[in-house]
Amino acid sequence: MSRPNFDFPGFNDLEGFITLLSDTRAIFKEEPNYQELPLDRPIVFVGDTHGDIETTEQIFDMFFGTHLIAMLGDYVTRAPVEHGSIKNIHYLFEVKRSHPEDLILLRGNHETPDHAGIIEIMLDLREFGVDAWRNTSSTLYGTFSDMPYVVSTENGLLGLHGGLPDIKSVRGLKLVPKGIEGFPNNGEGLPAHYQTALQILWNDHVATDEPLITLDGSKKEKGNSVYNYSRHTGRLYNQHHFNNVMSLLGKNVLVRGHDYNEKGYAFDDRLLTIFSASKFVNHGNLKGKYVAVMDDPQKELKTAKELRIVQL
Ligand SMILES: [Mn+2]
Repeated sequence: MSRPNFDFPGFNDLEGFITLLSDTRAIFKEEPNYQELPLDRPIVFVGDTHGDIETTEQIFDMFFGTHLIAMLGDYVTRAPVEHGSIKNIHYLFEVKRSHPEDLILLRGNHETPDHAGIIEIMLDLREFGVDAWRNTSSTLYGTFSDMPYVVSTENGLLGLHGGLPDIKSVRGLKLVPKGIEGFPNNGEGLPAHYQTALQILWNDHVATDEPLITLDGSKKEKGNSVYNYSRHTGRLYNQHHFNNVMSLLGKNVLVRGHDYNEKGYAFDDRLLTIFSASKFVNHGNLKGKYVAVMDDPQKELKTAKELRIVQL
């Protein structure tokens, strides 16, 4: 099967674009935030595409129709082509609307209104007209707020955008509600599930089993999970935190995107960072732009090395 063809129609059909957002939002709303994936066919995991519509099309040419396509967030900003952010979102939402069972679109930290990187898609939306863009952007934020956060497979894998949050039980992960648009004050003073959602989208790891220390004087912390001073949000964690949360969740392998500097394997090959956009190919311990394929979802997965890396 070849990929569905949805060329971006340009900026003359505002109503069509708004309808696409609302239709897609209705589908996201029905999906649980912690989603068990069906195991009836191979699954391809896709990292950040960041407005790289050409790479997105390449991925759908290669895998659509034969594989479940599970994308781990960050579809907008840093586009290598003009209007790449809106073209990428448009294509992915059209496929989601027409083939909801064949594509999973998780939320990334760029799919939030309070991230500075969102500006690029806002500039794209302005092309619909200055009067229209406020309405369009609030519809877009709403759609983003209902995107799911986590995918899980019974054979031992967990997929999400950023990292493992500080949680005490699986419940903490499963109870993240729909509709959190943004994270004012980094979620401080807000209910616990805001902090969980924020951390899923923003957290990173450091490939060490030593305790971590924040370098931010105002938030002195030392431990297995500490405030992320370099991103000014989310948390950094080490192997102890990773092992603890993974055993709490009963999972062996974590696949995530988010941090191109950590592309590749960590923590005894149980964590894999993937990045699919054409920028940043030279970063990390696994070079290139790539996806990770689970050829046999029925077979128990012990390490991320059992996933097949496909360079794009
Ligand atoms: Mn990210």
